[in-house]
Formats: sequence, structure tokens, C-alpha cells
Amino acid sequence: MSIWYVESVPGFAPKLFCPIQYTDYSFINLQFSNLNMLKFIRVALICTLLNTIPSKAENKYNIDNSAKIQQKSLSEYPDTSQCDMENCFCDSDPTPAGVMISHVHNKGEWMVSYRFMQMKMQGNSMGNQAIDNKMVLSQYLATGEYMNMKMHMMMLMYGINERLTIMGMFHYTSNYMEMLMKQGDREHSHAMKTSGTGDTKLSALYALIKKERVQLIVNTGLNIPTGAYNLKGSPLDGMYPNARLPYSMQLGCGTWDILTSITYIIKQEKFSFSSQLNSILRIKNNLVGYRLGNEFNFNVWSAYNWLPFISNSVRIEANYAEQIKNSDSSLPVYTEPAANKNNYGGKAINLYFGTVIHLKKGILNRFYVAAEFGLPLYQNLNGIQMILKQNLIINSSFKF
Ligand SMILES: [Cu+2]
Repeated sequence: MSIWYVESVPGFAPKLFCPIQYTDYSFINLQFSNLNMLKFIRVALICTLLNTIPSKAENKYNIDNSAKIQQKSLSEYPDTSQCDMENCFCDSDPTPAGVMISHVHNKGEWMVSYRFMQMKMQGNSMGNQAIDNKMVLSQYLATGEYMNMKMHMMMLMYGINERLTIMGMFHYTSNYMEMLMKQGDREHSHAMKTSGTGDTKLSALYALIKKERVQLIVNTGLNIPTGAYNLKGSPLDGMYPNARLPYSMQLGCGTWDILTSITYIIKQEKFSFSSQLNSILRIKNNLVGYRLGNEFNFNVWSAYNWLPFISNSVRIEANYAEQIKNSDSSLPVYTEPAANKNNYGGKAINLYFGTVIHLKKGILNRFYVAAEFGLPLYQNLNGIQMILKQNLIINSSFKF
């Protein structure tokens, strides 16, 4: 087994945001083969927006039932845009570890957070069917067998005023991939590794609604291509000698992208519910001559605070990514699936279980620790791609 390294200076694995994988958890494999993801995302957006007017519905309910039921409408809850720290919505934040945008800060408040993500992939799929190495090797010289992607993220947030918060996010990524190569009649293993700092994301979050029990946050931002997207193999490499590595082994996407999201959260005494729609729109090709596909991500999650300082959550994440537009013409498309731009993008649904620990006494109120574990429910991907087995996310933050 030969191992070769590519150590990059700046870098980021764009495919951590490419929602792509397959599962062998067939007992929970939902069959949505006729599901049109774009239609789904349109519906999801409409649902999120419709969710934002429960106060009207509830007011009507209250008027209809006022004689019978003493129920408070959401619009009657105090507006917390001027709240003190102890009473803020954000101070009992049950947001799962994998959800990035869920709150704005008070004026002058800082938050620093560290998030770790690890995705493990094994085997290959074509569309929504698992396929064996033999099948892949009938079309390519090599096939991915196992992949481990780790990402470290540092995030900084600052409250400009009670409704507007700015955010910066920095990445360090490492990718490890084991492959099987075909050389004549013989097969041999091969590993590749890339690591380095990644793209940088800057965002502005605005709370359209910031009440004690309901929040609606819109976010718009920019992906700054600080990650390497021109990593090459070593001169002695068997597959990419002095040649550029496939799209998925690069650490950055090389493009300035527009990030948007809309998040709606309702919080009851112990239950909270949230839906969120995220998108990454890529406008121009990078200097190599391609751009990754646009991406859409829809999250629904619910959390239950069964003790004051601990909550558990269930989250469903639906992803849709388009194919790569144009291509890196230096990549020989028959080498391996990852070198062929047709093997990128698709639809996937993942299920996550999470825990949040947030002690609310004194200085500890400023700390937040959360972990989430994800399993794939469904995937239908373009071409041949590796199968997601699990996703682990750990997040901690501190406010000051
Ligand atoms: Cu924050």
C-alpha cells in the first residue's frame, strides 16, 4: 500500500456541504425515488414562510375560543429585542450541534465557537443502489473504498445591535481516502490525504422577529475562496503525478458564492421546533474553469428540554446539490469516479440525534456544548459516488 500526501496551505473541502451519500440502513431507507427535490425545496420554503404567521392563526383561535380557553397568542409574548441576558431566547438555546444559524446576539455581545465534524464514507452507490468495486472498476481505473473527512470550524459572532449580528467562519479540513486500483489483472490499495485551511464565510444575520418564544432570522453571506483548489499529486504519484487532484480532494471551491438562509424557531416551555432553509448559489467559475453545483438544504428539528440544563433533539436534513458546471479539463475522467464531474450532486435525506448541555447558572450560562450523530436515510445521487455511513458533529461556544 502506497500512501501519498498533499499538504496544502489554505484549503477547505467543499464537499462537506455537498449532501450526497447512500446508506445500507435499509430498514429505514425511505423510498422517495419519484420525489422531485426542487419541488420539495419549494414546498419547504413555503412551509417555512407559512410557519411565520402562526400568530394570526392563533389570534383567530383565541378569538374563537376566548370564552373557553385562556391561551396567549404568540404575538402577545414580549419582544425580546431589548432583553437582558438572563431572559433572552438565546440563553436557553436548544439548537442541535449541526445547525449553524439559529440566533442573533444582543448589542455588543460576542460569541466564539468551535465545531468539529467527521464524516465517514464506505463503498459506492449508483443512483440509489449500492454497487460493488467490480462494477466501478469496469468503468474506471480506481475506486474509492473508504473516506474520512474531518473539519474544524472556528466561528465568531458579534451583535451590531439587538437584531443584527455578523458572523465569520474559518475552516481547517483533512480528507483521507483509501482506494483500490486496477493494474492489468492485479489490484492494489492506495491512500490519499489532503489537509489545510479552507474557505471563509462571512454572514449578516437579521432577526425579523425576536420574541421570547418565536424568532425568524434571515441570513445572507459570502463564501470567500481562501481554501486551496489547485492541489496536485506528488511527482512520484501513481495516479496524479504533478497533476491536479479531483474536485472532492480539493479543500476550497475557488468561487465567491452567495449564502442565504431563513430560520424559524418556536419555543414552548420544554419543546422547541424549528425549520430552516439554506442555499449556496455559485455564480462564476473558478480560475481552473468550473464551479461546484448550487446547493439547497432544508432542516426540520425538534428538541425537548427534559431537565433545565439538558435537551435532546431529532433533526431531519434534506439536501439537494446540482452537478458541477463546466469542468477541470486536466482531470482524466476515466481514472476514478471522483475525477468525473458527472459523479457530483444529487439528493439525500439524513436523520440526526442530538444532545445539548447548557447550564444556566452564573458564568456557566455563557457556555454551550452540543453533539449530534447523523445517519443517512435516503440518497439518490448523480452517477457513482461514495456512501455516507455516519456523521458526527460536536459544537461548543462561549459568549462574552
Ligand atoms: Cu452566537
